[in-house]
Amino acid sequence: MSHERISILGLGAMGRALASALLEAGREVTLWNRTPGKAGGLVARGAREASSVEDAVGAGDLTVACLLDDASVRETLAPAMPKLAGRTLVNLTSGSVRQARELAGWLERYGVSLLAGGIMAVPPTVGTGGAFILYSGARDLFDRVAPVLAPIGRPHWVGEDPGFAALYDMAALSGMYGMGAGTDHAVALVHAEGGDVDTFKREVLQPWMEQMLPIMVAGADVSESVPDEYNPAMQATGLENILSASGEAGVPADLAGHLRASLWRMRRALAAR
Ligand code: FVH
Repeated sequence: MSHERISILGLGAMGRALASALLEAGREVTLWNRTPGKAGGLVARGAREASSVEDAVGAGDLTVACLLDDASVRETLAPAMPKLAGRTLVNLTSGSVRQARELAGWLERYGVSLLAGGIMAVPPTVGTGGAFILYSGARDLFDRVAPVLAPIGRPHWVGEDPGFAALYDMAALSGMYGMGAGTDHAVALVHAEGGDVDTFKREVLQPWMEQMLPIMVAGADVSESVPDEYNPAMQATGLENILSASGEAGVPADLAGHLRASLWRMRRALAAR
């Protein structure tokens, strides 16, 4: 099976971006969305809007689901399961590891192959050089699907376990939100004390984050030890200073949760010595 005809279920911001990148690459695309009327511009570019989920599933060699959550995937697919039997579903809907494993089991009972996915892109970066998509499931299935979906982002297989795409997706998002919490807090602190936020972002925060990112990723660890050059007593004191500065500036304490998490880790490292 060529998998060249792709049906997309879900035309939210991400579903539309996926459809756009696939149309751009010359794929035959069929679209379905719970609320009609979101396919307009894509239909004008050659996509077909299906009249029902069954219609969409029947039109594609490959069905891609990009919906809100696991429950919406189940609800959407349920009436179309007989049509989906013997075909492939690529699920690019975010969810938990357990949900992905259970979805694979549910689909298997109907003879549907699942390639689970996690999108490492935001709608404007879909199809650009930095975008990549995590996939997990059978390796031979990935090998067949990867070239077909490559236009949305570099395909990256992370293992046979259908839960692994969700696992790495969730973990990577946690890293991103941690970074976001830190940058939001940094800006709040500068703003609260009368600093120029734009200048701070451009001249200090950006180069500092760029310098530290590879070190932070390389040093991320599950153990409670901290390398000698990053003395945990020194770091605990530094974190207490930032928390004090934040309190003095009147920055809401909830914005500093990431600092308390790091302080907890340094205190654990000290206690373990
Ligand atoms: N947008 C992003 O930046 C992130 C990047 C990483 C991956 N995520 C995940 O992608 C999934 C879809 O996200 P989205 O951005 O397209 O989300 P929305 O624009 O809110 O669209 C949601 C679509 O889901 C449909 N939907 C919701 N509930 C149901 C339901 N019960 N049955 C059928 N469809 C449902 C909704 O349809 P409608 O409201 O237009 O009728 C939209 O098509 C998501 O897992 C992200 O975590 C995006």
